[in-house]
Amino acid sequence: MKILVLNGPNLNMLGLREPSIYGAQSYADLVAFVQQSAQELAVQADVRQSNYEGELVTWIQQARGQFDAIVINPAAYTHTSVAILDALLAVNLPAVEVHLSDVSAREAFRQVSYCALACQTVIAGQGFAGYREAIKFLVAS
Ligand code: CA2
Repeated sequence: MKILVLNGPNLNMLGLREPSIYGAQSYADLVAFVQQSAQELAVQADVRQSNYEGELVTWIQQARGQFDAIVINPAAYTHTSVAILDALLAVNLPAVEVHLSDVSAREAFRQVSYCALACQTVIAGQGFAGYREAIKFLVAS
């Protein structure tokens, strides 16, 4: 099974600011964690990050025929991007939305997700472990 793991804007800043919300570990640590989890769950993961909405849309479009499922933390685009929602609907691959923080307990605007409309489930508030849970969910479904 091949899983595309996408991370949205500013997640490359992990560990550099706001450790009380997002933890002290870096983006490189997140990539290593996801790769380790994928190996343990016997799947292949391609982990990418972009600060550009269009690049995320292009990667989702290109996933068709190349990947079996998508794990996506769209970061701030979660709450704004109909373009990412439409791309996920267009490729029609099983997808899980992940958030490091518990978005349901934060500002009202973070409680809105367009992307979730195209995802099987949303996993939030578990930090890095949420990515592992997302892969587990996709392997089991
Ligand atoms: O909790 C999450 O994973 C979020 O997707 C993270 C996004 C935020 O906009 C979403 O509402 C929830 C923000 C990612 C920015 O990450 C930073 C990490 C360190 C320093 C600054 C930003």
